[in-house]
Amino acid sequence: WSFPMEKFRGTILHHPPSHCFDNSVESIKADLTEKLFSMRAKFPEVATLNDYYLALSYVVRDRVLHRWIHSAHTYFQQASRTVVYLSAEYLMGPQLGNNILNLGIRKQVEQAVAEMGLSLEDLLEQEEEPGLGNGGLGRLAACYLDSLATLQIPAFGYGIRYEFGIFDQQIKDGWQVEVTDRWLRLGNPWEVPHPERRYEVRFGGHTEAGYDAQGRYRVRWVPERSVMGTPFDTPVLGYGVGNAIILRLWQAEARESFDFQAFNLGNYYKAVDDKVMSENITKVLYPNDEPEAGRRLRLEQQYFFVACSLADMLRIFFQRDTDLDRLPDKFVVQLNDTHPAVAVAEMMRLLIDDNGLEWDRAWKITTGVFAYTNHTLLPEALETWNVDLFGKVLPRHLEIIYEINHRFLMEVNRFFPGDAGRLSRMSLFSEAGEKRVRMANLACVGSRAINGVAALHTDLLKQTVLKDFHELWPEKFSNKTNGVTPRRFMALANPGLADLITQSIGATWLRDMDRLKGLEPFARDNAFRDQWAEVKHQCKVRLAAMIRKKTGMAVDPDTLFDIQVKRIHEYKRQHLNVLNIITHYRRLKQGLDMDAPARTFIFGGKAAPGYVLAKLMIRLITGVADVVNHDPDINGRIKVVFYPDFNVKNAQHIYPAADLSEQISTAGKEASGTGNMKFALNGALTIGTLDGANVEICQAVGPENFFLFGLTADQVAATRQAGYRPCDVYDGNEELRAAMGMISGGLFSGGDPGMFAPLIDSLLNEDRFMVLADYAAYVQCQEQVGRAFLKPDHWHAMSILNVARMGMFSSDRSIAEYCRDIWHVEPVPVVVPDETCDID
Ligand code: T68
Repeated sequence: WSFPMEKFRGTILHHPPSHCFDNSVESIKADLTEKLFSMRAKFPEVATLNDYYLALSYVVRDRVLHRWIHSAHTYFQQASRTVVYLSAEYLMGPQLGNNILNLGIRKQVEQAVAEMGLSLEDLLEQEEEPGLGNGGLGRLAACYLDSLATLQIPAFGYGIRYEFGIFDQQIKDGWQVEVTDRWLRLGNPWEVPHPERRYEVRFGGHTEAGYDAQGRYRVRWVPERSVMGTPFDTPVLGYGVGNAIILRLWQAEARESFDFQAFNLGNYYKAVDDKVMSENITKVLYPNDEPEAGRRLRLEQQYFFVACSLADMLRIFFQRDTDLDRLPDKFVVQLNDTHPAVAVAEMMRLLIDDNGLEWDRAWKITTGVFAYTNHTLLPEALETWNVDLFGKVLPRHLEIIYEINHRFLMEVNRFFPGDAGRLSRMSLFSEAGEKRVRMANLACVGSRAINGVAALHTDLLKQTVLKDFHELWPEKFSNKTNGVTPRRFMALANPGLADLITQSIGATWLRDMDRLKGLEPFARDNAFRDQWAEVKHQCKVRLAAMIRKKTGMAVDPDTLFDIQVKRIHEYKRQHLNVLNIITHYRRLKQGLDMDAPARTFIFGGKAAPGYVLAKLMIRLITGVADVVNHDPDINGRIKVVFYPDFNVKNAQHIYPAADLSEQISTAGKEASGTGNMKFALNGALTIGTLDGANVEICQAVGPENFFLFGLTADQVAATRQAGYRPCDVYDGNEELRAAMGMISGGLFSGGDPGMFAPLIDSLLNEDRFMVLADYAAYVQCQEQVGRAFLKPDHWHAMSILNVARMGMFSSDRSIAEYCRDIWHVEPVPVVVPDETCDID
């Protein structure tokens, strides 16, 4: 049965219920008690803190859904052009606090729970975040949903509802230990399942070609098995507007809970087997940087969520239209990296096999719909699939990709006749060694727009990994520098700073970050600087308390908080940071540098479970911490902390407390970075290389307010070209030799000289990421930081100027650019009856 839409076309549907939510304190209290009964079946005397967290979440969810219903209704009535964001990862962070903020009911909720003897902070602390992503790419997707809703753009985020997200990290004896992330254990109040709206997704088997009744050539895919995809919807609110959008995550389920035939034959276990196999597809998030193993499931995950999402998009399209040629007018589909790139082939299959279109017409529609964002320059991170594996999982798609490739290479040959090298570089298949499908090439060929995520990254894309594509289609390329949402990462994470800013320049900056410019004159205002310093100090006190709670360590909030939090990776160079700490330590032991300010070095971040060197880097950090923190000679002048389990929730405590932000990747390797933006927006100064968005941050805040060091991307390439020999750098620098000697001598490994040998060897023999080449410049730059910190007035003035000039790094600016240059979508304001969207 489907809704008899034709009856209603052109007429106005019934309005959704305009139940009027009373957001008074009394009303919120009454609703909370009611939810405790109706959703938790508990009375106050026996309710746990988690029951109260859930009850409050349901109170808030009602109000959130109210906005979503009106938004959906508005978008439907206006048949609005819609953005579809396809991403295998979303790192949404905790939802309760953000929804309270965006509803503008913080004060009432705070008071309501206080009058019931609870603290909002404790309730917020209960929430387990959905860690459905690895790092920057997943968090970017979440920031973009926030901005899409705030900018009133009709949009869907589609992804995967992993049962186990990114592992929880524990530190045991200094090593990372991975623990299963059971985020759904206590229930997820934010999602609404829609089992009535599931889709079948097919896998494997073979294809059969033939002619249909009209004599047209047709291919039929005879799959071997299929699973069902059920959507779970989480609404995402805009800030200061009535609009909400939906994050729709797919969960895999067996077609039938039991294979009845097997069951009847008495083979109970075979029957259950199929169910388990099907549900495996969305069981677990793959960590990035993992070697090639067990990856068949990863390909199945990608196709699974793409197939469900495109089927859902077509269902929505057909509600209002019948002519598929108009699909590109109604939808634009953004591919967040290549993880959903199989969508290009799936779209062709849907149009040709399922809807009977001819190839050329289908191709025009397909290439009118997709756009592709690249997030990496590291060649080893570009996704490829073994052709045999691909053909086994998706035989029909492999055929389609062959056909796309055939036609594409003919086009290349017309533009660049006889250029065999170019043809082989641009082919959708690499033939060197085992034959593989190149997903980045598929994404480029199938998309009408291609973008990088920072100015330098986009330039390097054009010059290196996507050079040939840029030469063929320069008009497809543009830059869209990343941004972050000021709602979560300023207003929610740092209310003290947000209030101070609002008192000074008014409240509009949270929706219009260019207004932060208004803070500039305050950098010279002594009284304001004192208030600024006091806010920062309070944040440091709070982080110190968190560190105490998580690690048992006492750190002094009056020291310089020098923080590097991000995934652990050689290119991000946490070991460069460590080498400086060791050098500083050694100098202090020698009675040098005694005038340097006391520092607390804080690290956080997960290493991929199979990435041996990254895990060793964590062990090095904790090893150095062990020695330095307990050395009586040092007497607290240096402390080193590894903050376990870095995630969005912890990040909200960490960014606001930083004096110094470490952004020290090898130039040309970090596509953009977004942590760099979150730190600077919270008043940290940056020590960084000219890499990713650091380049633009440095330019925006002014080089005099930024600690810049190290080789540029060009110099890195030239140094490598000239035959870089890390051992020469080593031989020529006494302090570097001493620092590395302390590591290899076993000082930080309880006397075991072998433990860090792989790390030391890789630095001395290859040093792919030029750690040694940048060491001296980094140490020197850190001395400069130390001196600057001793002049607090100037330091805080620089901090204020950083925030004042960071407006362009709002994700609202990024999304506005995507809307204008790539998506060509317009805002659709949503009016929610009986509700005012006052922001407190
Ligand atoms: C990051 N990429 C970039 N990838 O490294 C970072 N990879 O510079 C950039 O700021 C950010 O994207 C947003 O553009 C990632 O985070 C992954 O997480 C990833 C996941 C799976 C497979 C490969």
